Amino acid sequence: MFTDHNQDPVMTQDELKDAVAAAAIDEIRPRLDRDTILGVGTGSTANRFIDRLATLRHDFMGAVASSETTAERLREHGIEVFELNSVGTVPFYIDGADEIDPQLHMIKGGGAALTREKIVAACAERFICIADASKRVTTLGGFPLPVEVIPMARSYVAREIVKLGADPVYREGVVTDNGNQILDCYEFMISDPVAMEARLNAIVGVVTNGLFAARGADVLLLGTENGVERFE
Ligand code: ABF
Repeated sequence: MFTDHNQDPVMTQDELKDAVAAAAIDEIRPRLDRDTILGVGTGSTANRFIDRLATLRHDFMGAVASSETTAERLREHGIEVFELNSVGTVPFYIDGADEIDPQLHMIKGGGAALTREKIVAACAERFICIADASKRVTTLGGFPLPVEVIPMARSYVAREIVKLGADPVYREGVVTDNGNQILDCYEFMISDPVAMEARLNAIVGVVTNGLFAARGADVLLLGTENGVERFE
């Protein structure tokens, strides 16, 4: 926290992330029991949630992770990590976002974990998005939309995405947990996220795109200067 010209203290982005991580714990705590397995996301906001979750590790069974990085962090905290195939559904999936709109549609995948994130989200009864205020937008697309592609299809998919009006850029040096590559799509103002998600999925060679619209968030906990605001 820092003070701006003797005005009220201004919360840093990290403090806002901490605040929403704490709010997510409050949101799920009443539903935890010894049989509960949670879905846990990836990124710096999700990491703060994981660190807080550690203090409750004896109150629930374990977690399904949306990335190898998250699985490792969970295990370091003594939280058991389960394979999704052995779990079925999870009551909650808690994760951050790169952008989120008023309908709770999101762009995700800045950390390249979008495919596993989308799979775990699909198996969740409730998706709780935790984000600082900078992530809230009116229209998705200011953040370059990540698209995970089968490596041999990368150039083909990029040409098809150009036809949709975006500017895809190969994220060099990044290999996803699934052995694939990422195209980041710039200049993509997305007026109909549900339709665009389906359209991108229909391109041969696309594994997943970072639009989480068909299955958006159920709850947004947004860290703002006025405290954590809850949207549903
Ligand atoms: C994950 O983490 C991703 O889908 C998204 O790209 C990112 C958000 O990162 P952070 O919480 O670090 O801002 O949720």
